[in-house]
Amino acid sequence: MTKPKGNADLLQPKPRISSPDVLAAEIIEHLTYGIGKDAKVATPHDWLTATILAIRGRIIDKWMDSTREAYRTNGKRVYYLSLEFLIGRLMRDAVSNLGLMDEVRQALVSLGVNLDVIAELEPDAALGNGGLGRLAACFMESMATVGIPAYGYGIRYVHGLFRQQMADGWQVELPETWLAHGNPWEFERRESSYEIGFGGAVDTNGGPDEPRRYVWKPAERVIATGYDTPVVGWRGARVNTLRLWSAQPIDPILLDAFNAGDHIGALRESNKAETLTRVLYPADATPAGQELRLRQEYFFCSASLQDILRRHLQQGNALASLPDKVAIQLNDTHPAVSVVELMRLLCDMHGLDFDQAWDITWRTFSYTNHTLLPEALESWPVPLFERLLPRHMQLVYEINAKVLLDARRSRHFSDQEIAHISLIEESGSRRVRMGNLAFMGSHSVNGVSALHTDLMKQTVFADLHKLYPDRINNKTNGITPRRWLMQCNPGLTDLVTEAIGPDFKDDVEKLRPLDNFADDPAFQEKFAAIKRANKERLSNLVLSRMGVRIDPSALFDIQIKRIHEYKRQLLNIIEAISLYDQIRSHPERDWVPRVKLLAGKAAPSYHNAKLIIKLANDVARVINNDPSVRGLLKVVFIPNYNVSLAEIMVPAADLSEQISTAGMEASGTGNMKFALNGALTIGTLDGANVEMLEHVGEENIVIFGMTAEEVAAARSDGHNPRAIIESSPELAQALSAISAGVFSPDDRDRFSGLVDGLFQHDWFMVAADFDAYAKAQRQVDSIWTDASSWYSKTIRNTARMGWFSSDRTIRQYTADIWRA
Ligand code: B1H
Repeated sequence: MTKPKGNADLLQPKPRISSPDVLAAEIIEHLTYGIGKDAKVATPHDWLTATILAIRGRIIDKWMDSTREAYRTNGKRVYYLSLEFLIGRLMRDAVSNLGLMDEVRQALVSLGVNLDVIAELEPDAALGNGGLGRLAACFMESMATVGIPAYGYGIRYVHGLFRQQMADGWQVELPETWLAHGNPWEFERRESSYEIGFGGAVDTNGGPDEPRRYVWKPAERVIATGYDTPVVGWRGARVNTLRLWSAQPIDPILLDAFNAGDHIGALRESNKAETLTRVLYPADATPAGQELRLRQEYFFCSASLQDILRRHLQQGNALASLPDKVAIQLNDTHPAVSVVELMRLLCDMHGLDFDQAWDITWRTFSYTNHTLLPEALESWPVPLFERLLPRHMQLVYEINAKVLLDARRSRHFSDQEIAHISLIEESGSRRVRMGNLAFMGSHSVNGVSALHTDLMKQTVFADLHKLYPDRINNKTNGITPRRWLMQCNPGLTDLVTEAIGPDFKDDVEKLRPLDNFADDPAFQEKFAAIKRANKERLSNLVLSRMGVRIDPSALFDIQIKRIHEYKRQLLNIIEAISLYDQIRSHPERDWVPRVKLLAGKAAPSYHNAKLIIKLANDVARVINNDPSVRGLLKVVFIPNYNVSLAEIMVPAADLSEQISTAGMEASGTGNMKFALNGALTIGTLDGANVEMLEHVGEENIVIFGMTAEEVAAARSDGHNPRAIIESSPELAQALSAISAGVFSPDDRDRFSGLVDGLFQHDWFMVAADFDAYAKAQRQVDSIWTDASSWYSKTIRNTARMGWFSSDRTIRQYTADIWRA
């Protein structure tokens, strides 16, 4: 494009002033001229949109600065490829990071609008399932904060994660419609559009004396169009881009068909294209074995790689310098087909030979593994992969041949080890293993906690680790302290600032001096008052949303996360039943009043997870309505868990439940959010809990249960859950109450599947860990009874959790993996 030769002064926007007056005037401008509404008739949504547009203006200046600077310095850029970005609401985040909270609030007051009221109307962007997607969102914010020129690439799903409703205690899934009122944060980038192909065949060109060229002739094509959302770092230091791809048809309508009267058929292709990015898979840890899922993965990878290569070449860089200028991080295997797509682009579109292309490829990519669950390791049936991506299938075979030859030549590998390394699973039906592909195609493969990384080396990737012993490394997860402390818990943030000054806001590891206040009675009292206020806010939410009254002076015991058997919500619920029994049998004892709060979504096809939700609701109904409990125990399952609900529940927790079967939770990140906000953790030696123990100190966390090694041994030696249950009177009694239909009088057998599973195999060690868990809960009660001891521990948690900031994680990725 030629540069416009206008008046240079006019071509530069005037930097914006952010006083309340100017902001208020601008909000009115947007309302009137942007939205076309008179202030007198504007709806709260109109006010929200106008406010976001005014804030957005302040972001754009910095955004352009950041982009210009990246072009000017031509330094290395980081690309984070993820099928999920669980970003939640953005307004408070943006305003707070820009340091404009007071100004925006005042501006709105002068217009007669309450910031908190309109903030509640912003949809919670749930383009992710759980921890993996939320991690991507925390990383985006930290990369902008730490000053890394980074792009997030993903899919602009029209419908994010389903909305969860309860019907008679059962989960029902309803469509989520975050775009219903438009999305003022995003910019459509028509100029960043790419063609994506599927199916068809591969032609081979080139005569006997010329190199062979492969030409993929796809049978179908769609267009990927980018939508950009700015991501603001702390103090507006840097603004990065989250680019989400939306699928569009090449021909919006087949006019011939339409004119011939086939009105539906005329739109068939168009519908098919748009279907590609319509919904997020709600799978979480079980890959949807669906063609559409593979299409989604390839669609966003191809668009992202074309975009990355275009930018690289446009800057005048050579292809050979790609690994020096570009780092691409694969968020799990979901974008692993990128490895093959880059090979295709380099070989077929840019004429590199295979070996050159492979050298560039593996030096550019790095891969993060987030789970060892066998059912979550993605693989695609060879016939499906071949039909949808015929050229990629050829390249997969070629990559595999190269790696397996290396392994063979080294003579250190048995046939069985070679079979494990292969990209093609040969047992049963043949499948392409995406984990192995991501591993081979990357120079770095990382786990997300120390324990998980060790287990990766010992289990799923043992043979690949032997072949490439320097590749696996650990990067323990983190959370952004902006959203998960400063925004969600302003009371605590102010209290901490009053005690130790504001330095922790720029470096959360500087919370450490708060340790000195842990035993100070006056500080403990203030800390307790903040917690109390947060608990009152949650109690009001529970009352207004569910009509259930809970007492803010009780111990708030919270478990919020996806519902999964390995996360053991069942263990928590059985313990509630057992406590219920004991409160009734021993009314004379000094029971600590407790509210057990749970929330989380189950994958729609995950039968046992949905049954666990129903059990929680059935148990809650019985316990909450039994007068003999005298309010000493309440159980509440709050529907439709999402980021916004977490922002209210996390600061209100006294006790954080992190009770997964050891060896199964790769890291967890909710565990970090609670501890940072001054909750005590009850947890197993699993995932990042192990490192939390090291940081907060063993006297400030309650650890129980089997270790990962003990779990593995019990599974391989065969343990006897029936004997365990029979030797634990409390567990036996709780299970027989469930089996007898105490909680399901309308259907006594409702939970027999769950209970039988415990007797027969107890794969998740619920029975095996029950006594240890119950004992740990009584230890929690006894700490609670001594308020000063309780607060000294919880204050130390806040003081010592700074290391779990995602800023630290991102710095480690930058230093060790990206070298940006
Ligand atoms: C995590 C997933 C996941 N690990 C498949 N794996 C999915 C797998 O829709 N799918 O097909 C979706 C998600 N999610 C989580 O990642 C781990 O369980 C947590 O322990 C970890 O903290 C988080 C972030 O690393």
